[in-house]
Amino acid sequence: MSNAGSVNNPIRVNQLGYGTRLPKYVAVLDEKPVYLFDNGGNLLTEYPVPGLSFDEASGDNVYILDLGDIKSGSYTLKSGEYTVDIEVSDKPYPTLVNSLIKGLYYQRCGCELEEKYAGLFTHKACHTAPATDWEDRSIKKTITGGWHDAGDYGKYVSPGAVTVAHMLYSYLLFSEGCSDDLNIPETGNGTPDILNEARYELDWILKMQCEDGAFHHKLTKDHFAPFIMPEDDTDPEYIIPPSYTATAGATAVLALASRTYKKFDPAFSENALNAAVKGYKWLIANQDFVPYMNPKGVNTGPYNDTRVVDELFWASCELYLVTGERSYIDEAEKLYIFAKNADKAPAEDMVFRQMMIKQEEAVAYINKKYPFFHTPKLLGLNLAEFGWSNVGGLGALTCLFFLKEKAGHVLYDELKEDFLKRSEDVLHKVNDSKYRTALRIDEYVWGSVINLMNNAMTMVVNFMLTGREDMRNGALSQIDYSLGLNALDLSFVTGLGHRSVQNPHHRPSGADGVDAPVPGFIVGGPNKKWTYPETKERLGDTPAAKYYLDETPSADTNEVAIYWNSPVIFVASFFNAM
Ligand code: 9MR
Ligand code: ZN
Repeated sequence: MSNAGSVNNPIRVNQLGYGTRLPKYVAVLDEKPVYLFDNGGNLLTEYPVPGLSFDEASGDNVYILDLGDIKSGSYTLKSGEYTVDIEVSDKPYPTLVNSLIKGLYYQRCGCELEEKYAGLFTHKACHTAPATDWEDRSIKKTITGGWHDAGDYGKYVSPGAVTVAHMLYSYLLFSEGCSDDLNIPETGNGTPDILNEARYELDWILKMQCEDGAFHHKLTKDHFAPFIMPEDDTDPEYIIPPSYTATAGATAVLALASRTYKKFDPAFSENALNAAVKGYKWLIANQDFVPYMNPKGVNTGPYNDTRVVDELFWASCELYLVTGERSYIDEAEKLYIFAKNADKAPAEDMVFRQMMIKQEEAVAYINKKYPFFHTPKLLGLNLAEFGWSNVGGLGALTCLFFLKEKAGHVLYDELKEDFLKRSEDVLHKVNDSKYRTALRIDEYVWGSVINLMNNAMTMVVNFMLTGREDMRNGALSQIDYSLGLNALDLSFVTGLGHRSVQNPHHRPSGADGVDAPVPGFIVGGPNKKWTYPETKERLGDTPAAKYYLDETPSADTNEVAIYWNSPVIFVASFFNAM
């Protein structure tokens, strides 16, 4: 498939299946009626299509049909000559959750992937040599483990922390949504597999802490490897200097881990807490925020998050929850109030004011030098963000579902109101899109799936607070999108669905000699904003929702990443647990 944008199938479905007790949306691109047949070929229902509406993001004319009440089983839909099979079941998404977690297993670094767990997708132990300190080349340390971040073999602390957080919150909030039979090496050890897999990354994050409490930003080479298997990628790896955002993100997730693993592994829980407290102390002692930038000569992923208020907020909330120490929640409240008012009045607190000024400088510099990078809104704390650079939403989860009244009036009542307001904007996006896709036309960026899944998480949280079905259904539509109900008629998850991504930008998938891609990865998806010139040349003025190439070189539209899998794990676990 060279250009998935040229499909014209008139029915787009969730290729994995629908839940009996949930709406069953399909997108129809033809005004002919749609017919539903059971698997014996008997006609069950005729659905009229009252008219199509123009969808700006894709340029398609679409009607969203809800198939209504259907009991578990296999069915066929027909429009004109076109037919497509669908499944309906009580618990539709275990396969999705399980394969996305297993996808993370396939990213494990520093160990062999054995055939009994990995099937066709084995490889030998990789990246086991000692790494060299970037600044002091005489220092060498063996820091193995962790997940390869994405299509490349780098290992980065902030993205890892966020991925693990999505998994731990999934477990804490929707434990029935996650299976415990993933066939990974730890399966059956008494700890749920979602926690077993997350632990692989947590152990590595712990190794990334320096003596003084800060965390190294990343462990990568100075360049991206060619498309070779990980065990053949033997150029030296470097321990890159620490950063604020890595330290604050690691601190937060380790505090979260200490409470999550307490009953499974008390010793680990204690280690995690000690490391978190040490990380936090470093942050408090070093308030002069310096945004991370790649040292000269390092050309791997920058993850140069220019704002640390959100990570600090999240870490403060989690540490208060775990320790009960007042100073943490005072700090969280101060940050929240500060961020809320930051764009209105100059902060009284000069330290934070300084943080903001530094951010402005950094953003201006980065904007000029690297037009592809994130330059998130400077001020404020967006509680509806759960991505690698904006983690305000993770702190909101801690306040809303774990601290509750203990968070106090500001961090519970005000924060809740703030959150609910933001989720209205998100729902508008769904309703404005004729495919029910939670993206504005200008949000098809590198990794557009993170914007979309952030929004789905926000709507899930709204539903948990209010019980509003329109919010729940808004989140559901984003799962449908991932699995084929979209302008490309494509399941963005490798290995799932009858028309799924075949050529992700993922080194093992490209180099392992197996035709099929490694299963269990969602790709970044359509990106018309931070696009490679080569992609632009191919796609020209194609509409944003179709700005996508199922081709290996297209990192800008078709890469995988651990933190794109994990929000889907969260949302799909929620639907499994309902
Ligand atoms: O996910 C990142 C996306 O938000 C950025 O726009 C993009 C360009 O900086 O980088 C993405 O992250 C990549 C990282 O830098 C290196 N590993 C692969 C990641 C996924 O594409
Ligand atoms: Zn490796």
